[in-house]
Amino acid sequence: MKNILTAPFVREMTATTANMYRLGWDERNGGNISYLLEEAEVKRYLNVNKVIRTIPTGFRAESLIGKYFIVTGTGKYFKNVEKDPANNLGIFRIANDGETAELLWGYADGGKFTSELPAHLMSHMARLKVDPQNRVVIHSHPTYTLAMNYVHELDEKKFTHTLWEMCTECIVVFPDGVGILPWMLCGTNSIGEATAKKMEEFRLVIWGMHGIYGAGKNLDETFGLIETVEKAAQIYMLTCNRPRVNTIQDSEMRELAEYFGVDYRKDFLNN
Ligand code: 2HA
Ligand code: ZN
Repeated sequence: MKNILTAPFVREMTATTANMYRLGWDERNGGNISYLLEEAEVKRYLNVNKVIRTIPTGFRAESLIGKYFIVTGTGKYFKNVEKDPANNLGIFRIANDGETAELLWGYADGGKFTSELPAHLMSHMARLKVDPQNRVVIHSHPTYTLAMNYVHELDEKKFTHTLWEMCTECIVVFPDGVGILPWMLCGTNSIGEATAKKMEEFRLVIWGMHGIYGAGKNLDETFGLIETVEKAAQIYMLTCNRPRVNTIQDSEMRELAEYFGVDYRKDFLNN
């Protein structure tokens, strides 16, 4: 069996967390990532019959029974994942009861998965129904996206429209727009259920005055979604208190979406 630390999915997790930390989006223990793995790829590195310990998840994830995930640990810092993956990450399988995580590797200091596991697993369930290729959910606190939450109306149509206006490629990268939840208590099953409901419709969900969730087929794509929102939010924050002289018109956004053949939220355009 090969060394787990050389597994592409472990290396991708360490590279992504290090990158996000460096961008300043994941201060202290902020942010978490979950990544659905294929059994065959896990088996190349781990004996899947050797469960180290079991950890209750606190909710039932029927459609994820038998599925494998690599997930960042609760209370752990993105800053530290690269130099100590075994303490900061864990790989587990959802047991037959649907409510227990069977730990196969990681959380070596006795820790466990992120406190946001309900939002992650419920989002996986919601996205897999819409897109069977979905494998990644990322939560983060990107600086300008968060800043924008304080000065822009938290309305899905208006917020998405503003982001689409900020960079030409936005409507092409996230044509489905951005879902928004009001401020809610984090770490709970309730915010998990609300996030998953939005994930039926959006790959990006803002948690009002907290951060963002993104979902996608792989880490690069999911990171790229959040990165594009963050770039647009940065342009917005750099320009919002100056007179707007130019903007991308709705007709131009429509032209972009049609040229690139993306199925966009037509109801999020004004005219
Ligand atoms: O896990 O970001 O939302 C740290 C957080 C909580
Ligand atoms: Zn958070």
